Amino acid sequence: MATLDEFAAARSDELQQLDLRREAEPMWFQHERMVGYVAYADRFTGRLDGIADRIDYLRELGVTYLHLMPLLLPRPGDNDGGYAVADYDQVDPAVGSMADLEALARQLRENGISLCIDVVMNHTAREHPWAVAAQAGDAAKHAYYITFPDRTLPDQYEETLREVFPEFAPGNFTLVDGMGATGRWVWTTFNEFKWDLDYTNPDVFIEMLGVMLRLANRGIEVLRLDAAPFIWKRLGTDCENQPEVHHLLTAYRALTAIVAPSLLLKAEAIVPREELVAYLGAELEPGDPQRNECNLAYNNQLMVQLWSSLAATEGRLMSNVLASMGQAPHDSAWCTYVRCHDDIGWAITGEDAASVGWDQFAHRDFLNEFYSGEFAMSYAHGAKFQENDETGDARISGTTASLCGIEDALLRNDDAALDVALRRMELLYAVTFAYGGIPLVYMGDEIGLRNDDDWAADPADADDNRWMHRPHMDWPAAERRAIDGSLEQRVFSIFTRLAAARAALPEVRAGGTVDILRQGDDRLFAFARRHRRENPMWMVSNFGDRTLVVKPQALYTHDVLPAQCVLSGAGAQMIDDVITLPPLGWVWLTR
Ligand code: OTU
Repeated sequence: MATLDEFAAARSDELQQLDLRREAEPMWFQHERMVGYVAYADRFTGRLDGIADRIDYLRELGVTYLHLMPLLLPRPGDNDGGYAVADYDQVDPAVGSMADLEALARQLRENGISLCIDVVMNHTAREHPWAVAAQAGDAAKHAYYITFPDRTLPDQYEETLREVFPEFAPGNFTLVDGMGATGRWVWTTFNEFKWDLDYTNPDVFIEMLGVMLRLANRGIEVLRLDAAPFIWKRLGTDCENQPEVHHLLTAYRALTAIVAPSLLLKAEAIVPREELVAYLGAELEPGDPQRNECNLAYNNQLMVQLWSSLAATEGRLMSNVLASMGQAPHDSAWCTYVRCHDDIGWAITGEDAASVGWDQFAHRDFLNEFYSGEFAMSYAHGAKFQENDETGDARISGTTASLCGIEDALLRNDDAALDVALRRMELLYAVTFAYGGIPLVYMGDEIGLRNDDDWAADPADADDNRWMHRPHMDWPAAERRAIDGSLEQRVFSIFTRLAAARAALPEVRAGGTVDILRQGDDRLFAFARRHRRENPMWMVSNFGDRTLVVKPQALYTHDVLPAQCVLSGAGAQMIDDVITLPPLGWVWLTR
């Protein structure tokens, strides 16, 4: 209560006005005009105050939501791109100050753009004052972390824990000297320099509430809750997605809403599909009462399936997986995306693979070989990430342009191949712009930025090839979007066309339902978006390599049929109720 009082009293008039506006239109973030952009501040414009000069650029793209990657003070040296925070109340001086952040949030808002930043809530850097105090013998701060005197319990936990970064951070515990005579084993899920916080300790819960509210009072509108699934541990489980995680997030939602009703919480939960919708408030057990949890969550399954379908040149697995996934609750929204700063992890279960007669591991290996370019005839220029010799697992790094074949076509100077690569990219983004939710454009995708060849130049990054798909913004290249026929113009126009069409199509707004349409050719991926008592919109796409002719009634017999094609790609069209879809072709249809 004291924390709430403190922050409620400190909330500015301006932000209270925002709260009132949002309360009058609580589903504002579901609007069809929403388009997100995701960037590292330093790699986008160098410093925070440089972003103001790029607001026009963002508006040209149709952006209404900007996620700036971690920018609070990180530990020195390797800090995983800012995910090891040393101080939640300071901005990394390399990009600016708290005052700059506040000014930027206001400027963006004045331009119709909501600012989102990360709250790294599962762990702090071991250089954070709490961890430093714990190491110096402060018992209260020691109790912020999860530590053990010996390996007994860690060994028991390890039996069911997975390793997120097996290559550069094997195991989940780190022996730290100086916390008792023989040192202590500290819970470190991700890296040895990231100490997991102990959310069984109410002091930790309240500290993190303060972190959230302080950022909300600076004008941040959306908080991305990093690694949220990991905040509650239970022996004998993988220590992800425990019921208490949902109870804690539900409490955070309720408490932040008292002080800052306009604040949105976004779950970064890269978890199996049956676990995901609970982060948006879907019931944990059948019959549970209505619960408000996060407003937004990443639709990781859609992302994985887009890449899987592209390589497999068919849409069956994607259709089965997405049809089996629960709907996002009516008052929430997905963040849909093609690429992000992380690797692509092939979260495809044995059951899902078997639904199309495939072996889970064979398919995963195929995707890894395909996107790392090892597979014969692959157009992709990615790389394997965190290859695990024990489990055979690996994930994929690479930018959209490099994974889609744009890099390959440019290197080979092959115009026809470039056309096809651009169609691949357009198809993937066309799905994320139509699926419902906030489509996120990952910085550089809009001008087709390829992998950063110098990604390993900074020794702190050299063991982590995710840096290859975190290039610096190439502003001279971005200028070329004005030159007709340039690569940048061709790519950029994909995004402006999708954003403009979306903004004029209330059917694509979040809320409502997605029905996956599975009757039809294996190579199709099709769905209908529906809001109660309204006509739906349909997307029909062809992931195959042959032209397909489709009759809408073959896809959807129990509904009004589409009458109009509002947007299409790769020469697809609908004439007299017949849809013609060349390879990688797609249509958005309405009544
Ligand atoms: C997140 O990702 C960030 O996106 C990563 O960049 C960080 O390295 C990581 O947290 C640690 O801070 O495992 O492979 O379910 O999957 O938190 C990426 C959520 C990750 C986790 C996710 C994590």
